[in-house]
Amino acid sequence: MSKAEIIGPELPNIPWEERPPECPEHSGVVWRYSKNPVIPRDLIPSSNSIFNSAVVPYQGEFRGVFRCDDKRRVMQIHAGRSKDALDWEIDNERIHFQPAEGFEPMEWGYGYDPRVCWIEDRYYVTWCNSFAGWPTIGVAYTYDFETFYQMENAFLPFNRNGVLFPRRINGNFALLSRPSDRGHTPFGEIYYSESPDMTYWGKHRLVMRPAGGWQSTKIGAGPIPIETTEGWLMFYHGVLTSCNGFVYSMGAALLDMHQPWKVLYRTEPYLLHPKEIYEQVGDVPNVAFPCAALTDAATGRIAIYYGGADTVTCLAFAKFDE
Ligand code: BMA
Repeated sequence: MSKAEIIGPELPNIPWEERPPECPEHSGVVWRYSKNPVIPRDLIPSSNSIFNSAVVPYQGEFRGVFRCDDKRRVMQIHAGRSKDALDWEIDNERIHFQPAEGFEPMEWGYGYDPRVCWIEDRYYVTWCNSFAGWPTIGVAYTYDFETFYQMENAFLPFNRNGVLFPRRINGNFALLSRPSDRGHTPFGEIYYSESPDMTYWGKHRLVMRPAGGWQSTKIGAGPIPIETTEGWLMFYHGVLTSCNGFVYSMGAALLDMHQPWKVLYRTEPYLLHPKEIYEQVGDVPNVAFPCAALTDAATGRIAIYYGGADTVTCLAFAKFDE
């Protein structure tokens, strides 16, 4: 049998650090960047906190969409750019969407937890978007991270954690989502949907339900699924309800290549959980919330971006073959 590999571009310039000699994680598969947090909460004057953010490779550099809760504590998303994916310049002003051609302008309420996905000819942005004041999945695209074109929301309220696949599946665009309620949802499963045009979504399938322990209350997809010779590698967050509130950890699953609603494997222990001070202490304690991953197909290196305690942006590393 040939060796399992990431299917994707070679990106030798993604951030990387070798595993420290005493990797402290339970499973040892994921380790943290030694200089975490990679983005402090006050990088830009307007922000209260910068976390749960998405980064992608862009013309030899990197671009991203960042969750920047402002100092009124309204959730906003901002564009940013970096040469090395470590040192970021983030716009002080939120993204102001233009209506995509043929779409009506939409009122802006709030936006959070963005994901960014290159598909075919452009970068799509999905995020939790205010629709009549309630959370659902917003959809937009950009070519340059300067101008963003907004399309229709993918679903009715209430839904969150909309995560696109990086290519069509069965001829359609494909999206993972996590139907929810209007508050701090105490349940949540990952579903799969397809669309021929990024507007009309259907062919819904259940992917995964919560399981035991760290993922017993709810789960939601994290970074864009990573295509591999074995199927789609999906990092996701799982939530435990402790007597002190929710605890957000990260695990991974391998989804079938052609029918991604079929789960081939799933982690039983978590891969990353709130343990460092920047994950345990902040505006919301005990949160490690992954939203993006950069990969290098040549080496199997994976750099995972995650929010720490709803306050800062952090980085962790893994190797695909592990
Ligand atoms: C979820 C989302 C995330 C957040 C998490 C912990 O419902 O709002 O943005 O990181 O709660 O507060």
